[in-house]
Amino acid sequence: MPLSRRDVLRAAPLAAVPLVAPAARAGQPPADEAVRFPGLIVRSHEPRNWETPLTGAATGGAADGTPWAGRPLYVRNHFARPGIDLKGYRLRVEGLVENPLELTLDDLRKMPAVSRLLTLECAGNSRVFLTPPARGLQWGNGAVGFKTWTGTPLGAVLERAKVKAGAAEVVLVGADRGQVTADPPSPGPIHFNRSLPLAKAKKDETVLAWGMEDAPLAPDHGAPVRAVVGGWYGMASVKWLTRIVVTDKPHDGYWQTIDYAVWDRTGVSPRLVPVTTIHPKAILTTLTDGAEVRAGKKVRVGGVAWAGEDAVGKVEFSPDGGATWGPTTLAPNPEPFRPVVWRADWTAPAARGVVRLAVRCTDAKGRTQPPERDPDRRSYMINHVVPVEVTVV
Ligand SMILES: Nc1nc2c(c(=O)[nH]1)N[C@H]1C(S)=C(S)[C@@H](COP(=O)(O)O)O[C@H]1N2
Ligand SMILES: [Mo]
Repeated sequence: MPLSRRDVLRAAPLAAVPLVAPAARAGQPPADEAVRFPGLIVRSHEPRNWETPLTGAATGGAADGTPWAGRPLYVRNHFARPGIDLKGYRLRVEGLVENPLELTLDDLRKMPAVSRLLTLECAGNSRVFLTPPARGLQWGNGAVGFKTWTGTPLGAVLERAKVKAGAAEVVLVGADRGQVTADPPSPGPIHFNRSLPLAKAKKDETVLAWGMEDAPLAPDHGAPVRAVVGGWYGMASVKWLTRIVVTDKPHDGYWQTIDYAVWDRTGVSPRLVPVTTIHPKAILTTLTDGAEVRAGKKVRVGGVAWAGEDAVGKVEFSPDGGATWGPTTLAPNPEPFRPVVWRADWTAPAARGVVRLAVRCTDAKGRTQPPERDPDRRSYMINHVVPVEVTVV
């Protein structure tokens, strides 16, 4: 997709912003980060896993309609955040390339930059709604965010490195490293890494980001440089990127064969395949489970919806747990990779009791959120409809 006018305009003012915080420049750990991420919900303390709280987040938006403007983005770290000394930082591009590269942050920043608003959703977002409970961090609906990322297109870097004929995939390797103790454990300490098909790596929406929301990338979001893979679940957006390896075979590392893999039944027998694109999802954020609403009251309900590589097609609202569905209004106009805010008017029933409010998103290709959970997805890609229960008083 070509860059929209808004994307290109946004890139301009950033050039003047110093993209390396003074403390980071001196190789120091950043100043108090609790201050940088106010209000996030701690899901695990170390490694750091912090969720964005959604209460009251429904409609707060930037002038252009971007939801949750100013809300800190969730943090999902598998290992301790690596300390990266900027002076020594190099991004190596190697493997099936004619010109192996070793790029500094400055080298990257001298290349033409883009700024893009992209949905980033963890593949385990909404896991707390799985029954029976599934392994992994128990995220609510807040392991998702909508930020404007500034950086260098991965495709431009690959062009400079001159990818050789026969290349199939691009493996992105992070600086962080550790032993995975889950079952099955990793074979000793391993780096976090993930691959993309060459075609996705070259797409406009795949960015090597060094800025977020007109500021330098925060250390917990992958500074100095991270990948942001628009339309794919978050595990593809490798942080603290230090190596890019072009290969001629599909990469079959831990993070896409054991972790972040789901059952596929299209072949002779079920096999695990890597999690890739974000599936459509709408969430209700103006009312939460247990909220009380006065009988007969008119209520404006709303929330956010997104649909990965595709635009949101429509969002429907159900006042009866999914038995009947009605339309909602969307703003701004849906575009691929971007979220929309949906709204609907609902009148609480005259009778007291519990009602189940549901919402579902259909993407521009007609794919809808399923009513039931598909167990083949293991503990990932959670987008079945989960009603919110409110009490009419
Ligand atoms: N190097 C590295 N990259 C990583 C991870 C990680 O643990 N290490 N976590 C991934 C996952 S699972 C997600 S959902 C996103 C989260 O990005 P954020 O922490 O900036 O929100 O980063 C991805 N990139
Ligand atoms: Mo994730």
